[in-house]
Parts: sequence; structure tokens; C-alpha cells
Amino acid sequence: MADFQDILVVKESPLAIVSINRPKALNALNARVLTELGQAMAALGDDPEVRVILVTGEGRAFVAGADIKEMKDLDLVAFRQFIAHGQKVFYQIDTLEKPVIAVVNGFALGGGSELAMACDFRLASDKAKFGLPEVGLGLFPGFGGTQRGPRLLGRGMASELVFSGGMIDAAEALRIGLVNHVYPADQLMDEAKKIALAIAKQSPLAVARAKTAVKMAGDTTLEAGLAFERDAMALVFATEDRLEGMNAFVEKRKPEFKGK
Ligand code: DAK
Repeated sequence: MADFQDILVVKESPLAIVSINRPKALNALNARVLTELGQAMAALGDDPEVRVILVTGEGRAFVAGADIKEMKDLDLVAFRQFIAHGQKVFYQIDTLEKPVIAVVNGFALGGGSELAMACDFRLASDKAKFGLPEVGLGLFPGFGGTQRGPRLLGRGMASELVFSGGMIDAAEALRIGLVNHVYPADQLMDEAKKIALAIAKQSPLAVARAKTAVKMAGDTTLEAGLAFERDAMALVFATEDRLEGMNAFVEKRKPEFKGK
């Protein structure tokens, strides 16, 4: 793994924890964070020892958005490049063939909420705050918030967040389905690891195909989604792991999946 300046990557096989590490700037996303995040995701995606990735932030924020100070003086071409860069890295997370869980420890604003939305699901500390404040800067969410937000929350809820620029707390995020669980801050990472380890025990090939299938549900027609589900199921049926899972059931033992 490359040496990173603005993110930390800790491997605790079968898990990997990626932390955005600019706590003085509340982990605002600058071009270097985006580049490093993309590099880390590519490397972890290819690492057979890693089955689940947790994304979090150092200090009191998850990510307080795109780096306003870096963004404010960009010319139009550079701004478009910055946005394209962010969209590309978030899409990489969205489509990585491993589960990526957002472990939201504090502020998740703007690009921070959008990063969390690009992950497969979100777990939050009771101190977390979510929001899409871009309209207050004369912008609107551009790292996928206007696309993933409605898919995740429905048009009405997403529209309120996007148009008002308001902040919601963890309890409200739980109520609207933006996060799956809320934990006391000091228990968040332990609880996240428990869920991640439970996922890591399953067949990684089956989980990978399931991720793609679940994602398709929000992105395509029922017909196309069912066609993918059918063919992807046939593909996993042909794996050694499928045989191991079924044999283990019949032999009343725990399966050992090898990702083959
Ligand atoms: N960028 C740069 N620095 C930031 C930052 C950010 N997003 N958020 C916080 N910081 C810095 C602060 O400037 C401060 O730095 P110093 O002044 O100490 O040098 C330090 O972090 C601590 O912040 P505060 O002193 O403000 O801390 P408080 O506890 O008082 O307030 C806060 C915390 C999170 C409420 C506040 O910092 C805040 O409101 N931050 C900005 C949140 C925000 O507006 N986020 C959205 C960013 S815009 C697009 C594509 C993408 C995007 C837009 C368009 N297109 C396709 C068009 C994405 C946009 C965004 O994400």
C-alpha cells in the first residue's frame, strides 16, 4: 500500500479501516484526499485478505464536505475536474466488489454525506450530524447527492435535505433511513466491526454479487435486475464456496469460505 498523507489505512484482516485524516480541517475533501481514497480503495479491492472496508474520520468529524478553501478559487475547468474526480472515486466505492460501510463518527456534511451515501450502508455515533449545505454556498450537491439521496431516502426526504441545506442529528437520520443503527460514540467502531466481521464470514463471492444485485435495484428496471440476479446466482452456484456452504450445512459444521 502506498504511503498516504491525508488518509490512514489500517488492515485488521479480514477488515480494513480507512480514516480520512485531516482533523484540523474536519476532514474536508481536497484533491489529495480524493486521490488517496481512490488509490486505497483500488488496493483494498484487489487484496484477497480484505473482505469488508470501513470508512471513518479522525477526530470530531466524519467529513465536513468538500474543501471549501481549496474549491473557492478554482476556475471553471479545474472545478469541473475536481467534481469529476469526486464522482469517480465515490462511484468506485459504490461499485467496489466488497462491502464498504460508512462509520459516521461526527459531522457528515456536503461531500461527507455524499461519501456516506456512496457506501453500502451507514452506522452512526449519537454525535453524528448529517446535511447537504451546498445551497448555502451557492452550489448544490455534486458528488452524487442529488442521485443517491433520492434513491436512498425517496424524493421527498432527499429534496428537503438538498433544498433546505439543513442539518439533522443521528436520531433523525435513523428515522428517515439514512443510517441503519446509532450507537454511543465510544461503542461505534466496535459495533461496526462486529457487523463487518459477520459479513466477512460469508462467501465473499456471493456477497460481491449480492452487492451488485442490490445496487441494481435502485438503478435499473425490475426486469433487468431480475435477469442479473438469475445469472449472478447461476455464477455463484458454480463456485467452490457454494459447495462448501451447502456441505457444511449438511455436515452440521461451520463453512470455511475461500473466495473460490
Ligand atoms: N472545507 C474547508 N475547511 C473546513 C470545512 C470545509 N468543508 N469545514 C470545516 N473546515 C475547517 C474550518 O474552516 C476550520 O478551520 P480553521 O478556521 O480552524 O483553519 C476547521 O475546519 C474547524 O471548523 P470550525 O471552526 O468551523 O468548527 P465548528 O465546530 O465551529 O463548526 C461545522 C463545524 C462543520 C458546522 C463548520 O465547520 C461548517 O459549517 N463547515 C462547512 C460545512 C459545509 O458547508 N460543507 C459543505 C462543503 S461544500 C459540486 C460537487 C460537489 C460539491 C459541490 C458542488 N458540483 C458538481 C457543482 C461539494 C460541496 C461541498 O461539500
